[in-house]
Amino acid sequence: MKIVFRWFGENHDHVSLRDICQIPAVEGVVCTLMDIPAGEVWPEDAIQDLHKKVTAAGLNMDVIESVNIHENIKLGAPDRDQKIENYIETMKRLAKVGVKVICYNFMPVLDWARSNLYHPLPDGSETMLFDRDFIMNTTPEALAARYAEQSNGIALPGWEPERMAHVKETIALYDNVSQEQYWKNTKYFLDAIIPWAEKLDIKMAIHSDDPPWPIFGLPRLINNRENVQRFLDLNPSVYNGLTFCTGSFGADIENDLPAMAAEFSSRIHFAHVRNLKHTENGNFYESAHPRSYGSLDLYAILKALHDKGFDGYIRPDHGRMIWNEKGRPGYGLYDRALGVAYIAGIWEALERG
Ligand code: DNO
Repeated sequence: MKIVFRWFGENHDHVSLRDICQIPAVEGVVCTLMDIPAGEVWPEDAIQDLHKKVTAAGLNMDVIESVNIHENIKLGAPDRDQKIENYIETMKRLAKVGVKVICYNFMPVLDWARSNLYHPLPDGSETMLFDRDFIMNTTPEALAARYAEQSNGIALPGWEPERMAHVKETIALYDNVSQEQYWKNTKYFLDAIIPWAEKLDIKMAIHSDDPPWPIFGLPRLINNRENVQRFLDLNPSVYNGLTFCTGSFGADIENDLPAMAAEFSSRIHFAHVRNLKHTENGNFYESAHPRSYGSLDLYAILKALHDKGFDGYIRPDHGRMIWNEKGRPGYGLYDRALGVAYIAGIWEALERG
């Protein structure tokens, strides 16, 4: 198992590579090019430049999160082959600098959703909250406006203002895409890219849907055991794999995470590990890692991976804002560093028996 840490890049992150390389047990950063819109080929020089900076800091850049999928691929639009070609070209360029895993998602239109980005907890920390009634009764535009207001001008991946400007029209395009058609569009994409992933030795790791149930009437794919199995069967190559995100699968209390981690371990190439606390009405907030603070048993999940010989990548996922830190919701330095210490400590104990 290798621990990595998400980094949004010099102009997009208040956390520096120097901060990250001081966290014990972290071997690499999980990067992206924030400025490149979905569907465009990533410029070679920008990739090389990023790789140079990361390796100069003594870290690896084995994992990329995300190369985003253009909406027309998800919709199965007439120009999807062109967009897929661009995607493959980006994969080729990433392979040149030794990238081993690409995390991506296939959620229609939106990435993750929360109702509050900085919800205060009684200990004075701030965290992200999911208020089910609120999300189920709001509109994407209202939610985007709420994020813009709460996030102090920080562009949130998946909720970029350019994307939100057309969100209503984009969602309407899905009126004609049934859940079954969505599975077909997914398979079409996989069958085009997975042979390239094999050639380039890049493991593709789809992120689970967050939240793991439909919102705004949009299709859902990666939300429970049965659908994960269906997804993996669409293309049986080991290069067609998962990002096992405990926070998104764990939002549904029906999901048995240690069992899923064990069952799918050979196809899990990357894991996002964090805890959350279920409260009333299907609501939850993102909690501190240890068992007594959240509803998920991270020890049991890590043990399930460990016992199957997991040798992929793990990153701490969202953390709370603590010690007066101000930054990207979920992506402060301190609580995520505590997450690394927690994960690394559990793993060391598992290794030593
Ligand atoms: C949220 C993240 C997601 C993830 C994408 C992968 O914090 O885990 O935004 O990066 O879904 O494409």
